[in-house]
Amino acid sequence: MANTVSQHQARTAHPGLKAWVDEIATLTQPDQVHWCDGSVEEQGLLVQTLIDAGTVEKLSETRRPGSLLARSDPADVARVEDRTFICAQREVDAGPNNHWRDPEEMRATLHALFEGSMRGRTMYVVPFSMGPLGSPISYIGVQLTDSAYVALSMRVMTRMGQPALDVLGADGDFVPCVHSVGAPLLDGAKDVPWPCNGENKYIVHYPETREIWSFGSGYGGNALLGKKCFALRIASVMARDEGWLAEHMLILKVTSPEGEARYIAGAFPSACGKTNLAMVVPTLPDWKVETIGDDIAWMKFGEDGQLYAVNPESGFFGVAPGTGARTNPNAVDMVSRDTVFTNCARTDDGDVWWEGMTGEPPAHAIDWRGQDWTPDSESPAAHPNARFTVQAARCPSMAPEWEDPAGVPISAIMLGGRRPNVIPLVHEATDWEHGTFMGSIMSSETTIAQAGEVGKLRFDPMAMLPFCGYHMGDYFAHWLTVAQREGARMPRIFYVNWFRRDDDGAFLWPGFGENSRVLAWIFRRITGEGEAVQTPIGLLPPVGEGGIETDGLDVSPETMAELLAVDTEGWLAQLPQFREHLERFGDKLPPELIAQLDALEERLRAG
Ligand code: O2Y
Ligand code: MN
Repeated sequence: MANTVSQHQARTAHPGLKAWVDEIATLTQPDQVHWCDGSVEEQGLLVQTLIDAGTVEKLSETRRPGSLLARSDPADVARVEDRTFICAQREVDAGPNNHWRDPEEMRATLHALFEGSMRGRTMYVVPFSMGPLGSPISYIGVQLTDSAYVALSMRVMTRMGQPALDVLGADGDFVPCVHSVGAPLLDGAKDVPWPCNGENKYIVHYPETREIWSFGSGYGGNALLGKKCFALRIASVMARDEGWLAEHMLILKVTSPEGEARYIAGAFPSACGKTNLAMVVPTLPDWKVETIGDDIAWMKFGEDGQLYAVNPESGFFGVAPGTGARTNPNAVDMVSRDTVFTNCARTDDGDVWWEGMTGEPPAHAIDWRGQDWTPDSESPAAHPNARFTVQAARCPSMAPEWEDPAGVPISAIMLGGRRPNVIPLVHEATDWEHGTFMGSIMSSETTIAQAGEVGKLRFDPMAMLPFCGYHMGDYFAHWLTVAQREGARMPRIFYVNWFRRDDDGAFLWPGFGENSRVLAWIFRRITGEGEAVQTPIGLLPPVGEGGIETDGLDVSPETMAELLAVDTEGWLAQLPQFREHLERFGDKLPPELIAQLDALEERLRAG
């Protein structure tokens, strides 16, 4: 560690940061410590390190310029919720939505695992800003990692390197994030292409001290600690304590044919097409939709009482399978170069391929496990959670102001899930409290015919169940409290459902670009021009005149009526499940939400 101190002097004057880096280096015993500056030269060095290690291969410069393909260990392919822990001092503060362990016990467990865990490896010191550099909505983190793949990915997903250290200065606050793949190279042992520790994964958060420790995985949300761990689990705690919102939401800019723009955030559970919606190409003539973010929104109050949002990330870590010219043309363009692909298939001409990318599969490919693959193979060519990692600046639909340090004013929040029945295409909350209730009962329906499972609701309130760093009952209370702030002008709340099906299982709504019709109705509601009818469940677009624009839409008037009907029997049948779900949160559940449920039942019964 002889050169650690001189590197400190070059990079930072922050005594707390230097001391912490030394402490973790002493614990984990890396061969070298590398302070990341975020430069292009450093990017080249990281890429070469990964090529030499066999972690990535270069794709064809003609087919996919500047791009790489990584194949992970088959035991390390996704977030691991059952190994994700919120170690609050008191179990009750983690809530039934989290796995809790006593922080002192967890510290002892992790100390033993991290001791010597970086031997034979380089420890990268990765300073990063979540949110535009220097914005009052942003925060600084520093991740220590023994994975060059993670360091390279953090350069894409965050503002990483010297500029983040400069913002931190000599005495700024930062969220410490410690990460090891948990595979020390003892006595010169040969490395493997994707080191990890499949048996011993721990994704640990200490909410009171705002720390993150991650062991054993090099994949995505487990390892790129700025994303789910910091920007959602730790940030949700910071937001609760400081009076703002850290949410699992995309952010869109919608511009009407008259040239007026509004910003809309949207909470959707994983695998509901969030990235596609964030980059949607509207079919509705003369409307424009642009992207601010696809996954996370940090929203703080401006002086005018509105919530101003930033996308804390600077890149996209999107699911590749299903991404194609029909579902997301902007993403197809975006990943045409300078992209890191993970667990996609490689074609014989040195490109990548995944299911849903093209109509025609290649006649031959190397699948995500490195095996020969043909269309007759029994398993998919790309892993279902195969990913692209790419800078947001590459996305053709980014709004020019996506990095504005002031953030963008949020006029509406959309909530949604996968509901084949009951929930209409769109309905609007009557006020913030009603909208909070709608968010609290957000759910998707199980459709696979397992005995007794069909029609059962899986709840994912505000799409935050896996990402809220504290008790969900307190989280609901926080939503209600922020609206009490003097002068608060809260966004309007809408519940959308693109996933209604008919009796034969066919989708009733075409989705994708046609979702712009729903966005346009939401826009008109926000600006006060749109019509709505009051119903027991909230405000719905009228069917026909004044409602959803249907010119040029291939959906019959009968189907539109079905999509926008209130299924009173269906809602009534689901109320017991809503009640059971909310009661899970016990004493911490705000009484306002049960009052909302009771009032909904009363309105439904009154017809
Ligand atoms: O499996 C992973 O590690 C990634 S999960 C993910 C990635 C990007 C955006 N959202 C998610 C999610 O699970 O919500
Ligand atoms: Mn997500």
